[in-house]
Amino acid sequence: MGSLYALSLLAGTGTRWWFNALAQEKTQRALVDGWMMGSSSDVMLVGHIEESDYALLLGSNPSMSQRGVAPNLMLRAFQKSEERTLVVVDPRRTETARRADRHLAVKVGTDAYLLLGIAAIIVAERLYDESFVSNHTRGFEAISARLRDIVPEEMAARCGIEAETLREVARDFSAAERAGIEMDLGLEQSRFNTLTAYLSRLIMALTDNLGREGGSVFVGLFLPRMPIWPPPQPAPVSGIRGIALMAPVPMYSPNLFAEEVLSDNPGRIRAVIVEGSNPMLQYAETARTRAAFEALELSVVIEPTATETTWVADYVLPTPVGYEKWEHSNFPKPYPLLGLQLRPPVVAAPEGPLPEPEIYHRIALAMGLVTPAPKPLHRLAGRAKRPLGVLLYLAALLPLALLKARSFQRLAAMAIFWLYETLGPTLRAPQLAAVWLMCQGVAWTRRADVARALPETGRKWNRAAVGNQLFEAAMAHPEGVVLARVDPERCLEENLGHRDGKIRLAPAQMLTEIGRALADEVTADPEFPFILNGGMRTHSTANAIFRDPKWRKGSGPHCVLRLNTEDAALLGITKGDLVRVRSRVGVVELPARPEVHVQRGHIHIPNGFGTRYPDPESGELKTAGVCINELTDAQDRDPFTGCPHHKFVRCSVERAAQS
Ligand SMILES: Nc1nc2c(c(=O)[nH]1)N[C@H]1C(S)=C(S)[C@@H](COP(=O)(O)OP(=O)(O)OC[C@H]3O[C@@H](n4cnc5c(=O)[nH]c(N)nc54)[C@H](O)[C@@H]3O)O[C@H]1N2
Ligand SMILES: Nc1nc2c(c(=O)[nH]1)N[C@H]1C(S)=C(S)[C@@H](COP(=O)(O)OP(=O)(O)OC[C@H]3O[C@@H](n4cnc5c(=O)[nH]c(N)nc54)[C@H](O)[C@@H]3O)O[C@H]1N2
Ligand SMILES: [Mo]
Repeated sequence: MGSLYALSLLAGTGTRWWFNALAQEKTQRALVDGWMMGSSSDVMLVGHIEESDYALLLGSNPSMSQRGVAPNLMLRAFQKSEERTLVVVDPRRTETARRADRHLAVKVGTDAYLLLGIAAIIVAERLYDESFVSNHTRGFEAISARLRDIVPEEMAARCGIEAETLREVARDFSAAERAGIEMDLGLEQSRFNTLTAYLSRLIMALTDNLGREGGSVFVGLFLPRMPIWPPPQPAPVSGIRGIALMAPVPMYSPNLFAEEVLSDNPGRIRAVIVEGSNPMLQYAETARTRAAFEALELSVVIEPTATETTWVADYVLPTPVGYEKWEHSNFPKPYPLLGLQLRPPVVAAPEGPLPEPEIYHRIALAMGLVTPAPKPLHRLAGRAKRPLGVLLYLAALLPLALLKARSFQRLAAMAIFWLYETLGPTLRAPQLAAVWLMCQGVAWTRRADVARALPETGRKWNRAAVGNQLFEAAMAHPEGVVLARVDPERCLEENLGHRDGKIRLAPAQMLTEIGRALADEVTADPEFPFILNGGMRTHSTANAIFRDPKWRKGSGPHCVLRLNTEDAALLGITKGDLVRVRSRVGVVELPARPEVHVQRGHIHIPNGFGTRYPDPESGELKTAGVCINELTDAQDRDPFTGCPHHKFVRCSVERAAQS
């Protein structure tokens, strides 16, 4: 709910620094979608595997993470169907892999080779869709020339799977009526994550599954369509750009945060506001993050609770938890639906804490970024329940705000906080003003999408009436409501943004990146012989949102090092032994759990641990499990996006002295 206000405050101060968790996870999608399809940043291409006949799911464990659209129903549907095939690519025999038709237990960090091998086979065996390729794409010559040099047998060997298996997958994928690829953190937070995002799109385009239901589709959010603002700029230290993903404001990878604070650039970051995030636990390389917080001139954390980050901050501004205030969820809905969930508070908030929008408004006023709204605007806001009133209100708000702000930059802050101040009080809660504006924006900029869900709106000339209708529908449906739908028939055409409407199969950056990947084989490092999956999702993790360790079921231990049983035997480690895991940047100790499902040389530690919470008896702060980011290196990241390699952390493992 706070984001529009937070971004307006940022715009008002003139800073472009917005760090967001999505930018250490999924921004490679937006980058590659832009290069290949020229698609707008308000959509993101995702595998539509819930409808696929043949699905390739890489580096994802939805049985645990619940990632995707109703993943358990999806997995069950694949299990039940004789005709449909689900292939899971994961070094570990995960809960999801055990439910799949086929599990490819690749070696960790080798997915780029797997996808290169599949693409090479598709080209060499002419399995691609010739008419689609010649009518809708460019660059086939360049990419096929590159792929012809690639020997599938060599790729299969790098992945530790049979070459014949690779060929079968390539053939079955191409032969399927509707084939889809989806990937999650196992690739997005591993080596060459921009390249693997590209290769999956290449394979889908070659086989005419791109922009097709049951293949891959462009999903968006219930947001107005608008251009990116401010234009993406490179971060001074790394040169890595901010990337807009699903929303029109570029965001930077959290992996760039510490270096931009610690740099000696006179324009370095000196102050930070943290909202809904726990960087001290969740950002790579905790020691560097701590140094950055120490170097900041001002740090402010907006939080409902005490966290590792509030403990290092200068100021903590308390906010109610999500159940105590209005909340709004804008995660993508099942394709082709666009909808909104707007939920009222379900329990009373304590005295004192303020919702984020109120906090941002007070900061903006105190900083002098905005002034109190002019009187006439209050009067006009009172009439915005009527469609004509909306037009008058908006027609007054924007010019008045621009006049007062005197710069385009400050306009957003002035307009949004005036909206909050004047329209807010006419609604059930002032923060709803942002949602109202969003509904208006959608009504004006997504006319056809809205009319597909609500046909009666198509004929209304005054879009303000439609905007109010959308807002009222959202208010009436706290369980969530579908307010628009995109046209699956036009999924591809509508999202091709290059002037000639063709898909670029061979972006220059990716041809070079293929070379870099091929030259960089995964070899053993004798000092750090294990590769850590730093952040496995389990039944007892939920990022670090629940802090009282009592929420975890069973007696534990819940934060354990999973390693292969034979590796454990060689190291003299048995279940429950304390082990020491060391990386180039840090060391942690935790109990071991040998497991047959884990591959040799691979180890796993869950995310979301290392939280401190008062002991119910002594009141003393006790730490639950270990923080994996003590082990990660912020520099170990993708060169295009800055997305971290949390799934590929080289470590050593030994028995620790037993206490
Ligand atoms: N229970 C629970 N659910 C959550 C969360 C949570 O903390 N706890 N967090 C939420 C969040 S923020 C996110 S982003 C999602 C993430 O959801 P997922 O990405 O589904 O979760 P992970 O457990 O990280 O799964 C990644 C998989 O990648 C595999 N993997 C590791 N290395 C490689 C590799 O080199 N190649 C391949 N192919 N696979 C590899 C791992 O074995 C693992 O099974 O989960 C969400 N859901
Ligand atoms: N090494 C490693 N690092 C990782 C990961 C990994 O797998 N490995 N996972 C990464 C991923 S995918 C993600 S998405 C990030 C998540 O990283 P973050 O988004 O930084 O972390 P969360 O633990 O989800 O923290 C959310 C915080 O918001 C607070 N909060 C809850 N409700 C509210 C509210 O209403 N208002 C405000 N202001 N705050 C509230 C909670 O108390 C909590 O402290 O972590 C990343 N970090
Ligand atoms: Mo995430």
